[in-house]
Amino acid sequence: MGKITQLLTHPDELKAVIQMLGFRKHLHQREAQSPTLKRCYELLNMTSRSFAAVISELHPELKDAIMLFYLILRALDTAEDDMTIDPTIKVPLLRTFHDKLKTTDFAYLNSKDKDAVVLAEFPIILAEYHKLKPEYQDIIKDITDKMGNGMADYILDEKFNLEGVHTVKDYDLYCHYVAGLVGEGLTKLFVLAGFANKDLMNDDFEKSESMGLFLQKTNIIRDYNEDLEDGRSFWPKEIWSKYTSELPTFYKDLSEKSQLDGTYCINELVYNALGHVKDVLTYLLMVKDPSSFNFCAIPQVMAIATLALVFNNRDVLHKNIKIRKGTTCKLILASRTMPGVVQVFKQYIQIINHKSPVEDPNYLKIGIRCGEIEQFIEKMYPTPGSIPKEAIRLKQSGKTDDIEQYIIARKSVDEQVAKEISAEEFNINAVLLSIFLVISGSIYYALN
Ligand code: IN0
Repeated sequence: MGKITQLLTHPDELKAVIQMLGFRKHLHQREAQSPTLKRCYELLNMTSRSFAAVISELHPELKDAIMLFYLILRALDTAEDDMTIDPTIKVPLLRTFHDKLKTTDFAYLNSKDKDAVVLAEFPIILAEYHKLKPEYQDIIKDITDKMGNGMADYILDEKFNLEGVHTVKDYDLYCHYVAGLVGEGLTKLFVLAGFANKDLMNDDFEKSESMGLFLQKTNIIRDYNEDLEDGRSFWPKEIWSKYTSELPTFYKDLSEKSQLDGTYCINELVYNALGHVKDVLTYLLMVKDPSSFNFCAIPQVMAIATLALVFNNRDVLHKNIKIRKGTTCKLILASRTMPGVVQVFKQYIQIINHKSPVEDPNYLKIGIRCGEIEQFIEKMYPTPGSIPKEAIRLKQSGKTDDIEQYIIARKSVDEQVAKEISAEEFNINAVLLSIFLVISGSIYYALN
């Protein structure tokens, strides 16, 4: 189906696209930029268009720090990903990458990767990195150190290279290095800037870890086909071995049995990823600054929408599937407040639950996990008119647990943003009404 037809058949998404194009209020305006800073934002745009837009709206206090954090991690990832770099060069490069941050001139010119430009122009990144507050520099350097060493360990791990990820514990550890650590770094930046509740640092970064793992696991499930074509896979054997003796079977063997097994395997992986949802929602609840909240929430709502799309979907075994552009716009707009985010999660959890086939060996546990998440959401934001007994009991006893305390703290932020959103809604509705009147007027005129 063409993109226009897709939009016309989903009017809510059409409205979201128009709203994104011109009616959305920007949280922070652009500031004057030095030539090197300007180039950094160009590099960001070249590596990730959509995410660059989200970063550019961050609060000025953290915007450049997070942009540089992203570019430095992208450079590290590019070095790791480039199969043309010999391991004897690559391993020491990854292990000492954080030391390069102390220099002003490090560049790597021999990469053939699609993002090679970030390694080639690394001195530009360094120039801006050194202008950051020393505390921000330290956080970025520390995470680069831990991630670079974690990546190097995997390159030297023969078993990992030949057979991929073994146990679910190994799967979590791999995701920790490439994504969980990002969560730890971002949390430290948010807390230091006073943008997030400092309790996020008192749980051994468990919720921060879940933020990264939820994103990375979603990518890994979705990218089965692409990764297999590149000769690798990150699906853990402990899970896929229940459905096949060799992972590429799902791709090669088109028999009904093999395709069904492949889908059940996807479903178990989705079940595993859903284990992070409660942490993700609690984390988001604790991010106070609206622009940082937006930055954190957008990738998470995209992830839950992607999980609902890949769930019980055998197409994943053969091609790359993606959520529609219109859906993306709708999700971005919904990500501005906590009630909006929670609503999106609730909707997709229900979709997953309804899609779950009774024949699937995971049917029961998926139902239980979806139910738990729904209950958690209901406790966070009770559906109007259905105050849960538990909440009444807590209120009467004067006892409120942690979550409730965070919900109360968030309320004023969300109310402020909600006011701005309704003004915006009014404008977009007025424009849509005018367009409708002009079109129907023209038709009337033409017919008479
Ligand atoms: C990210 C994460 C990210 C953002 C916000 C909060 C986070 C908290 C914990 C961990 C990660 C967090 O978000 C990006 C999102 C992204 O890049 N999306 C893609 C989407 C697409 O279409 O491909 C994009 O290109 O726009 C993300 O995926 N990662 C990331 C990397 C660095 C930083 Cl600073 C933040 C990568 C990863 C591996 C999931 C951590």
